[in-house]
Amino acid sequence: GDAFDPYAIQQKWQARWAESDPFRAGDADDTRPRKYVLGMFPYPSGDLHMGHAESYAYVDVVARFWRHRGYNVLNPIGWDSFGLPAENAAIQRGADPREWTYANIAQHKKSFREYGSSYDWSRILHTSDPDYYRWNQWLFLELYKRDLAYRKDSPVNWCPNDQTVLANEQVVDGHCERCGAEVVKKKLTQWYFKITDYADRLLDDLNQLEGFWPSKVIRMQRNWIGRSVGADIDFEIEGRDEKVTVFSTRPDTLHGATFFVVAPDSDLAAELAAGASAEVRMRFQDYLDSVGRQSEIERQSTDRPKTGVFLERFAVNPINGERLPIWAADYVLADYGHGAVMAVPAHDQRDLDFARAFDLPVKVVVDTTAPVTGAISVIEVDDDGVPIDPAGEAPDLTALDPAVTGTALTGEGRLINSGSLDGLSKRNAIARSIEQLESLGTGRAAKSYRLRDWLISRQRFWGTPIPMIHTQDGRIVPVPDEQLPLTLPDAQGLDLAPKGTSPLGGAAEWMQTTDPETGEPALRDPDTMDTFVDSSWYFLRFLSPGDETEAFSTAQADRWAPVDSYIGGVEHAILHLLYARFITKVLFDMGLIDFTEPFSSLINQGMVLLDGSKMSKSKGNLVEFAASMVDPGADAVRVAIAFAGPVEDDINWEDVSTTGAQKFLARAWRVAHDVTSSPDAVWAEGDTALRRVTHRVWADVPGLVEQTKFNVVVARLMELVNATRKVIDTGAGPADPAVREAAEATAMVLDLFAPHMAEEMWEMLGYEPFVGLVPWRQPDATLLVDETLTAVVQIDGKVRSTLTVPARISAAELEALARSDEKVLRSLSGREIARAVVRAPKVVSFTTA
Ligand code: ANZ
Repeated sequence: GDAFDPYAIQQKWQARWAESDPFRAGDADDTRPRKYVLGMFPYPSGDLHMGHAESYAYVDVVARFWRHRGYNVLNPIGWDSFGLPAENAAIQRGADPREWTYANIAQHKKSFREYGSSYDWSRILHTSDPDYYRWNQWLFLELYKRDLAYRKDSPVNWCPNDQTVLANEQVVDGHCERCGAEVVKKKLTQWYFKITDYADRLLDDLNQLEGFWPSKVIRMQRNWIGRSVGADIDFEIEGRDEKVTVFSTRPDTLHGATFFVVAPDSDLAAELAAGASAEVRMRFQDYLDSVGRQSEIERQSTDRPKTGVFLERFAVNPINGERLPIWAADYVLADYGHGAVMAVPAHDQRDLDFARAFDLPVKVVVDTTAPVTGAISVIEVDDDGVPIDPAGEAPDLTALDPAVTGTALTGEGRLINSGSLDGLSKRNAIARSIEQLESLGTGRAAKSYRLRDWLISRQRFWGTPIPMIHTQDGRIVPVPDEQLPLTLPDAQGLDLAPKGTSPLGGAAEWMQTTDPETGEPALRDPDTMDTFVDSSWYFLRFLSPGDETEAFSTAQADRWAPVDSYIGGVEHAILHLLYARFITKVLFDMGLIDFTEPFSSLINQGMVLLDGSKMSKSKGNLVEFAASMVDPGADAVRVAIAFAGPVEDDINWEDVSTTGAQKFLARAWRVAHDVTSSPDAVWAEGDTALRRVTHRVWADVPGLVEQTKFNVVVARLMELVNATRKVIDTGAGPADPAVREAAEATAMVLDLFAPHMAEEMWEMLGYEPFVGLVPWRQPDATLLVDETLTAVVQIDGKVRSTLTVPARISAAELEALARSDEKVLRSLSGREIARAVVRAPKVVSFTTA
């Protein structure tokens, strides 16, 4: 017809897609190269909102792009459907969490269909389905077999509102990530996954993600793991048989230790206090009580006055035999290092603050005025150019005395007052002191991590039951394999309200089981797993969904994984990504997959804001996804989002113009509508100026999409539509072959953002559906004036060659060039490339086997 009707177009193409499911991934016979594109799957807690609209619009751009580039694309969708949000919402509404969850999922599916997302709908998964969480239970038992799942009695983060434990990752500034309540500590016996065994690998492997993950995320992961390098030093304690070990990053300052501090809430503090006078015992107990009343935030804040209790006990400095008074003070944490420190007030600010508060001695052992430039010693000269003998005069440090200034000397310098370490730079002194400690047998090189083991027990109903059995005689044994899945009981009749113990404990019948060895009555574990277990491996389940014999197929993982493009919010920068990386490494160690990082590249979209603040239900400023599409239509929403700015920037929803997008789409549609030439028109006979614009689009768009400059692509399409309009109205007219060529290019590229409209235009231009599956055209070089730049090729981290390439080169083209480059082949000298990471147009990085 002659009238532009986006609603009719939308419905028409949604029906066609539903009918023929054109975006299923190709099967094993498909010979095209593969791409696995994945958006972080949603929680079904309520309707989708504009943050989802944004993220899934970008996912679809990437998936559609690779299809147009000739790839066999896997782009699945599922739901992270267990967890607190669903359970809390269900409690508030008095509904069954199961019914509530699946009703939301149905609504989400409808919205995604209306959005025109090109998913492979045959691979849907919900983590709350027994055929999914059965494999969480398998995973748990595999970790258990490998000593990577264990139970421990320890103080945990406890949300008094949700009445459940939280992982460290779920505590944000001392508050519950979900409900905002202040988190307290509580002692409980819980299941943990031993992620700390993988700390070094989780840290070191971040290097290979450099350039492919946002640097901010890499930095956050590094900080979270928080590796410190230094020494463990053993101190004798007077009146105690066993030595006590402390971790220090500055073993070079051992001569400057003037006291010793233990965490008040450590077992050691309790033991030492127990051996002291009645008065000290009482003071210690009071102190411990006051520490227990403090929140984690208070305790960690640095500007708080230092507090502590002298325990009337002494440690002995292993290097010089000096007696160090032992204090209990809350600036030392029980669960970092060994929960005890040697205090060096001259060179550590926290120790200095404490020493000044309690009048303890300060001894300088590093002269920070002494010049240090690596191994070369610098000769200082006076005003007359006469060299000053560095060994000649004792340094005058009075102006810098930390006891007076209150500022610890933490910088570079040379050791003083430290026996044989005197004169060494800080770095050399650290190395030398470790050697000394090792030869004395009283210390060794050591690392310490901020990362803690992953606490996975939750006292909630809506999660994966932990597949363990507690026997009458106190053993804890796995649920036998043939009894899996261990499914949740009916929620009916259970009290789901938070009360500190799992609601499953109230399911009397469900709790009863038998000891697999003796046949005696036994009890189930009433806790459920943290939902981050569910999402730690779901990307593998998409590869063989519904498989009843295994969690995922190794053969399919070899074909598809790791994920090539992972897209989602920066709110998952630590927790989800770290856990998925950890489980990936475990599965690698089990020999089930041949890669160690799950997500080869990561795109974090910015947030969608309203009134400049994050949209959220609690703020009441949520624009719902389904509602947003009603008026302008899905295509306009998607175009408007993509055009709003760079992917990683926040979008203020008030500044997003769906009306503008709709007008642009109408103009594009009108161009296709006006074309009068037939599909076999000879393009070369068309208007050259318009052809140049079209071919520049072909030339530039691939690079722009790979660099996630989606807004620029939309701008280029707008230019192209305007240029075409001009030729139709005031140039060669609608019959010019260049007009058809431009209209076809518009439809093909517009498919990334406005797939309904693109399909409609494609049909109007005389072609069969689906434009979503049509390979893009190659630009005609004679119509391009090309710019070039220099790309580098690295092999195992070293630059081995440089290439002069067109600025618009695609990753695939660049990789092919690099692989056939003579210098590269020479330095490989027959070694095989195990892994290639490409950042077009600038870097190719090969890793050899
Ligand atoms: C002596 C010393 C001298 C230290 C000096 C620092 C500077 P990061 O970098 O965070 O790993 N420490 C060790 N265990 C602690 C605990 N449980 N609670 C609080 N502080 C603890 O910090 C390592 C340093 O923090 C260690 O090195 C120790 O103080 C302290 F000039 O030892 B240091």
